[in-house]
Amino acid sequence: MFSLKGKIAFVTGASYGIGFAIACALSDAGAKIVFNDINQELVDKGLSAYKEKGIEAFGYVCDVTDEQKVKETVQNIENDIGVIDILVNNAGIIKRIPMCEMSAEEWRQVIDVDLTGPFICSKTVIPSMIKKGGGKIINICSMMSELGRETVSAYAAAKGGLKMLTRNIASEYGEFNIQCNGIGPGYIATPQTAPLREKQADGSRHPFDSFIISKTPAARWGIAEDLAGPAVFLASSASDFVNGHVLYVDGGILAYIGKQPK
Ligand code: NAP
Ligand code: GCO
Repeated sequence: MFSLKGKIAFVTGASYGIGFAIACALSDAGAKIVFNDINQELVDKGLSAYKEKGIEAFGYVCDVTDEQKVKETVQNIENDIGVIDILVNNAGIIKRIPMCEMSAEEWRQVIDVDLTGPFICSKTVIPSMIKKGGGKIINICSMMSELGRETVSAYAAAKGGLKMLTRNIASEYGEFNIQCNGIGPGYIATPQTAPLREKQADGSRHPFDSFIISKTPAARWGIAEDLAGPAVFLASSASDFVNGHVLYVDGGILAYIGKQPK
């Protein structure tokens, strides 16, 4: 029930990071991998990385916020490879700026990539999924789909909205055998969180690094590969009756008040 043999998976923003790890896991389960990134250099970097893993991936240059470009890319994928069975809305950005110092333009950029992008990609692939008899959509949410923190107002608003978009797609298209669920990663060691883990001048841990470890029962940052199994589950027939759910893969952060300071 966990096999993805014969399935085509489209993972957005998957040249590296979480998207890359999820794509590799879907490939290991039998899926054919298609991915996009915002420029040819990144797509080429991704193609090389997949090749090193023995995966013959297909890469397309596409900005997920560009509706026309997404339409063209999905059409090209269907012509070149076939109808998309699994869409992973992974592409995302974050801007860490105190809300009162954030411009509306900076706010819109985050909302556009992290929320409007998944909307555009989902609405573009759903019609062919319906014609094919069903499909899987996995939205990469966040701890910030549930919690706020200083300086990430746009990101939290986008990821909170993405949780509700997940539920709405499940509600509106469940009858067509489309399952739309979310994965809510905890704090994962990728380029996106590198600034939060930078060593201090004296070689000590970044305060935020120590903070996250104290808030995580697993007492460690996640790695992108921690998301592999949950992604295969939600992409496979093992989750055919799971819909509108956000599966948190956070080492227990959401369950834990945090370790008492010594
Ligand atoms: P990342 O290392 O920054 O990778 C994000 C990828 O998305 C990059 O390849 C990026 O390309 C691409 N991208 C950005 N804007 C795009 C656009 N408009 N169209 C297409 N691709 C675009 O991030 P990550 O840590 O792997 O995170 C991946 C997803 O997981 C994001 O949605 C993030 O919000 C979410 N997430 C991350 C964590 C974490 O702790 N790392 C935790 C929870 C959720 P560029 O290199 O050009 O930016
Ligand atoms: C931050 C981090 C987080 C993680 C992730 C947590 O600045 O707080 O970047 O937002 O990226 O979303 O689940």
